[in-house]
Amino acid sequence: MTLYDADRCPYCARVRLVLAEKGVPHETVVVDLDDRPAWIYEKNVTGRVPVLEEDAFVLPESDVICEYLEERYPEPPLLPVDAGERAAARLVISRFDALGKPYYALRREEAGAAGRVEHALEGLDALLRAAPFLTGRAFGLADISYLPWLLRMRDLMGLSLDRHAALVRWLETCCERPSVAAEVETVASLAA
Ligand SMILES: N[C@@H](CCC(=O)N[C@@H](CS)C(=O)NCC(=O)O)C(=O)O
Repeated sequence: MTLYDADRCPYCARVRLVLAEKGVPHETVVVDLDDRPAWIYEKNVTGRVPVLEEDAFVLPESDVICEYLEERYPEPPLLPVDAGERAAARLVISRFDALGKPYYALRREEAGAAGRVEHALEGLDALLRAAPFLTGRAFGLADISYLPWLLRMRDLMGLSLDRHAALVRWLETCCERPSVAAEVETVASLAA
């Protein structure tokens, strides 16, 4: 199994986290996002990473890859057993743009973006006041869907999350996991 990857890409980080959580052996091919090779378009029409490849099977799109890995390597599970709880976790994942859009607007320094990011963070904080993880009772795919952006906000963009106590607690708990600790190091290397 090969992951076409880029350290700075938070979508790739989702896949790195799932592969690490499940201990899936794989190779990594680093793609230079500033000078993308033409062959990446043969693997993904959008030319984007991440892409997962296994022999003739080629899969782009981080959310699809993560679900694929969950089905292909069910242990340890990253979605709840209960169908309702699984659906609730998928709903959180499907609403990622509520954070993603303002995050990229803030990166582009668009007017009003900081307030929209705050609003999205408040929404996540509310979820984390009701349950310990975005996936529900245990860490899983919904947490992984958001973590790469939260780490980059905290460690690269210098954004204070302190107004959101449940979110800060969740982030600290997640950072105790070896998979997330490794991503924290990757993010730190981007700042260097
Ligand atoms: N929807 C895609 C988004 C992937 C994406 O935007 N990747 C970025 C890097 S973070 C990329 O490859 N950008 C290259 C470009 O579009 O120029 C996913 O979830 O995998």
